[in-house]
Amino acid sequence: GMAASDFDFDKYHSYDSIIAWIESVATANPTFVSIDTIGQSLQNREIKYLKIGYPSATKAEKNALFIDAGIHAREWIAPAAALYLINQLVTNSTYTSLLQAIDIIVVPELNPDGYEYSRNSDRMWRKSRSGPRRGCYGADINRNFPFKWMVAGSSNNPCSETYAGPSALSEIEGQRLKAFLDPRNNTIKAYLTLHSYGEDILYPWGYTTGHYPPDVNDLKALGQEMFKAIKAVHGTEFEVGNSGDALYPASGASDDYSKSIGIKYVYTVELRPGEGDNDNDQWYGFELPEKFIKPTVEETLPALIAAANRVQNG
Ligand code: ING
Ligand code: ZN
Repeated sequence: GMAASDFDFDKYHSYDSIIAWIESVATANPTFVSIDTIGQSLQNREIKYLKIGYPSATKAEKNALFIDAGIHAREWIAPAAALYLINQLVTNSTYTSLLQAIDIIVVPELNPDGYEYSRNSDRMWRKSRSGPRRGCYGADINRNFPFKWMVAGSSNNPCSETYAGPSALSEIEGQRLKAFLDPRNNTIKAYLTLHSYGEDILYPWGYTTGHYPPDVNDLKALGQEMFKAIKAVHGTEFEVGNSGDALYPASGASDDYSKSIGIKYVYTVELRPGEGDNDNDQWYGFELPEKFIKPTVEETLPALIAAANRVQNG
């Protein structure tokens, strides 16, 4: 197999090379990293995750931060940020005490079929690859979760980018995520789902505007900590807000679902680019050039660590 150090974080990688690298990380760090799968995608790709954290002396399940990336295929910077986090956690000894206290579970590519389709066939592909239904493929995994399904920001047209699927949880990849989260809803204290773009830190509820969980002040407070952590790196100012208010109402998303099963700190994090970012008047959107990977993942890291610290400190 490959060596764990043999990976270029300034590039976007194929599903196969992402998997090969996370396997090498687990092999190289057996005392505190394990690899497993939440199950297979529709096209039989393993949706793998790393659990990073030292086993607890008492054998009780540790509290955990759960992070996924890649629910949307074309948002390539999201898995890149997850991989950078993994590498920092396993190579930087400043995280040892954190990883003794909590586990950090990372699914770097939740939608591998869509990701490979975006890499090889249609760069702007967003959805899964189920179907065809009425001649069109895929459903939006982030509209397909079984909480307030089809209430807002969702389409019932299989050809739409935001097609919510023929029924709640029709998409296998979302089924896998739900099956992983449901039995762990008491130990997973924070759920972060990485997307692009827009530079936002979004908290529930997303299915409508003006409706917030009862602990919304806690969600705002950690969101502000994440904002400050990001700004301190390269000066980038994310917007912290409720996803329905700050962006647009959209139901059936993984963040609302995670909050609905009792996970406390839940955020959709929209990485670069933001409204003001451009490069010689060139606007990139989802197609963020590789030269921006490094500053993006560098500024994202401390926000993810801020959430981890909150899991540790309660
Ligand atoms: N944005 C998210 C989307 O799924 C979102 C934003 C998440 C809105 C959760 C509401 C609730 O549309 C991207 N870029 O995917
Ligand atoms: Zn997205």
